[in-house]
Amino acid sequence: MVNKDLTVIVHTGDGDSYGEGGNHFIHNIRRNVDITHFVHDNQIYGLTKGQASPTTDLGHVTEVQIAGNINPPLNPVLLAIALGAGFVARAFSGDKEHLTSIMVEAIKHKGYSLVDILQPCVSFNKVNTFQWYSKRVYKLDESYDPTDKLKAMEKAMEWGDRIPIGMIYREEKPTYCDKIEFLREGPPLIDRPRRYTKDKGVFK
Ligand SMILES: Cc1ncc(C[n+]2csc(CCOP(=O)(O)OP(=O)(O)O)c2C)c(N)n1
Ligand SMILES: [Mg+2]
Repeated sequence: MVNKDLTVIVHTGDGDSYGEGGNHFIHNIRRNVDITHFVHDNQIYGLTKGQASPTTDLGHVTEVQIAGNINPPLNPVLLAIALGAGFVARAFSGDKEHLTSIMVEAIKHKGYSLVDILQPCVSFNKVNTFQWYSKRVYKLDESYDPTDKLKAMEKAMEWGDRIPIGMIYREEKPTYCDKIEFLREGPPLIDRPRRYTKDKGVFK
């Protein structure tokens, strides 16, 4: 968070990021902490054996949601754009080359970047299978402008028979470290004690 010299890559699940870690998701975006966040979104709590996660579709039957999931899913891409994220993309594990190029771009981006990666959970999600995703995903082409926020929000809301993958929203903005003069120079090492100047209200 405070070391601009590090390249930080976070790998998490949909449950971890949008459920248990939802608070961190919101505020890392708001602060624009310079991390790359890859969410392996299989629309299920996999490790704990298949309960509905925040991205599980409505009506999805699990061993806990026996009559079908009654809660509508959270839309992480739309939420990230609304929160002010400067890099929001969606990818599919079945298209390795496309996923790789998005991952590279996300790592290069200065500031928080989200890549929501659709990927099957072969053990505990028998609904959103490889075939289910393959049939629906389509790549955004050059005619799509990822810098138009309202258009990006519209694109982010596409979910169902067709699901867009690619760079959905992009905007350059100061990172958390950029906003603090002391951190712009480097990490807060032991031999670089922090000074606080009250008059300016900033760390120096
Ligand atoms: C704060 C907290 N609550 C609950 C757990 C238990 N837990 C471990 S993994 C997991 C589910 C993770 O699901 P997801 O993030 O979607 O990853 P997946 O297993 O599907 O890849 C849960 C609830 C935990 N580790 N930490
Ligand atoms: Mg999961």
